[in-house]
Amino acid sequence: MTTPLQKWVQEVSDLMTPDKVYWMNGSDEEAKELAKMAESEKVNGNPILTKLNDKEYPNSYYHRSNPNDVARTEHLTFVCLPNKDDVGSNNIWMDPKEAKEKMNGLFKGCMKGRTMYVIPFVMGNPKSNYAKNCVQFTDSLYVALSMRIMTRVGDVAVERIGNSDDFFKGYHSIGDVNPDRRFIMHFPHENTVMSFGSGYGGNALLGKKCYSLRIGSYLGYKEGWLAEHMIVIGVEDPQGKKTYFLGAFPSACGKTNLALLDPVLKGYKVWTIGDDIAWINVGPDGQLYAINPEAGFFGVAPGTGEKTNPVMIDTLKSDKFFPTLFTNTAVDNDNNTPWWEGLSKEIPENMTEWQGAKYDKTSGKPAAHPNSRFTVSAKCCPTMSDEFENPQGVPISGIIFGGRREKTMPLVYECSSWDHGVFTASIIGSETTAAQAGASGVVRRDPMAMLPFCGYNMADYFTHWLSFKNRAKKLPKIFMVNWFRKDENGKFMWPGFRDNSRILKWMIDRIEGTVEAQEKELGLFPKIEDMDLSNLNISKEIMEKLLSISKEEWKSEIVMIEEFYAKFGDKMPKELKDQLDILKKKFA
Ligand code: OXD
Ligand code: MN
Repeated sequence: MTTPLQKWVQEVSDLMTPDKVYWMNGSDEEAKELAKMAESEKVNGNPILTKLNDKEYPNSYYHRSNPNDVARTEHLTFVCLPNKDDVGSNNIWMDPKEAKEKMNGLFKGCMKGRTMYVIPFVMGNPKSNYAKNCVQFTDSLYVALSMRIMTRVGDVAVERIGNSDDFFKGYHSIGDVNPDRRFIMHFPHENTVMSFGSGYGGNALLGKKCYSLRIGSYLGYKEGWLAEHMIVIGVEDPQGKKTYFLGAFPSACGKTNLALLDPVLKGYKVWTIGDDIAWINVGPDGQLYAINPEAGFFGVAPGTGEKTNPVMIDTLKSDKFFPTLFTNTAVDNDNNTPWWEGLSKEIPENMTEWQGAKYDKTSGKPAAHPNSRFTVSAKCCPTMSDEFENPQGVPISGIIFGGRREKTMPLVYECSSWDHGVFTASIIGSETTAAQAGASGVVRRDPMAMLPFCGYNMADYFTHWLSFKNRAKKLPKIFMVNWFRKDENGKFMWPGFRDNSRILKWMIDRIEGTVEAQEKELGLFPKIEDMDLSNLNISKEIMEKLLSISKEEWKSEIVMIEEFYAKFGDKMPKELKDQLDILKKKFA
């Protein structure tokens, strides 16, 4: 008997006409075999993978992508629900019929001369009721190996799918890596994504942004849960008690560093559950529980170093999983090790830059691409929590939202209610940095850090968030943070990194009810004497500045928020408009 899965794979291979169809089983032996093939197979004269120094970076390989294919391409990413209004102004819409015709045209015969890798995988622990069954195929060995790191690949997915047609269908071909023929099409109502022309993680590892966030957020809307662009961490206090947090930050705000934090405060420890994505359900006791559906980290290399993220450096040097991949970093030829800006103070003498040329230190250009990446299994991470595999997930006591703001946003405050928290998350803004295209320092609104990842109308998404006050019996506290406030001379006032544990401690004290807060216009603020600032050279005056609110700045902020809200039209929920009115009155 043919299962719906087998039937689908047959249909797809009839369309794409690969020379060979290979079903991945997720074993170590298979990964080693595929890596060997990737070392000998050449694309544009370069091997797909090159082995790195096994002593310093065990099981590690280097991959150089096409220079035109180094990041997510939001302008080529579509959400194709039948009704345009359902995708909102936060997405680009295409009629599903038109989108499928376009994609089928590109897919026709695209795997001639290539192998089609069929990748069955589960997002989440297969033992969890919250886990989801998925299958992606691809003609890229790099993508196939990356999927093994980022998801739970193997026969378990095929067994779970059985004779059902209810699984995520991911179509991927790297095609000819031509930006004019590059599309990432989402069909949330059909649990399907079609991606062509890119091998970049966010465009091609379809379990990640495409499924776990865009399709996942739509499924969550329909099924009563949330798929979020969030870290999941457990903070252990000196008595051994663990408090679980979620954290959402737009890019370039130190999200991964917080997920793998080595706290400066004595006796505290951060346990990692997730660095990018959380699926949040109301548990049987009425609390919110989160799982990380992924199995690895796809992180930005530049800026990752001993000071900023020592735990990630240990993770990258671990031998606990095969393989670890480095993409578009530079290579230090004397040691055959990957290198990027921020890894070490000294720039190695003999380097190849990310595009393959000899690196010229005097060029003023970075040696690694600013969005160069590592792909590494969670199994390699020494701070991975035992709860990572817990099928129920972890009970969430606090949600942290943040952005990068030189001014306006205080270091930390607590929201006074669920509605106020959802409002605060909906107005997150972050300044663009040099690592992003376009002008630096421009404030971009990025509600819940989900603007590029919400697979349906964001106004409906806000309504869905608000509905949790009725779905859950006990809700987490919501906090807002900004590690990036600067003084009049343009100097960061807060040390950040490991010292952010001081803020986590204050949040735990608030959750435990052991400290009081001061009510201000924006929410509930810490009293400076309640914050653990021991062994930190920071004056009371600076702390006051970090926690201050400028009426003038907030008046212009409110104008920007109104403009932003207007983009979502009539669907914008009343609760959020009411919150904006309350804020407006406070600064009138
Ligand atoms: C990511 C992103 O790659 O948020 O995680 O863009
Ligand atoms: Mn992300």
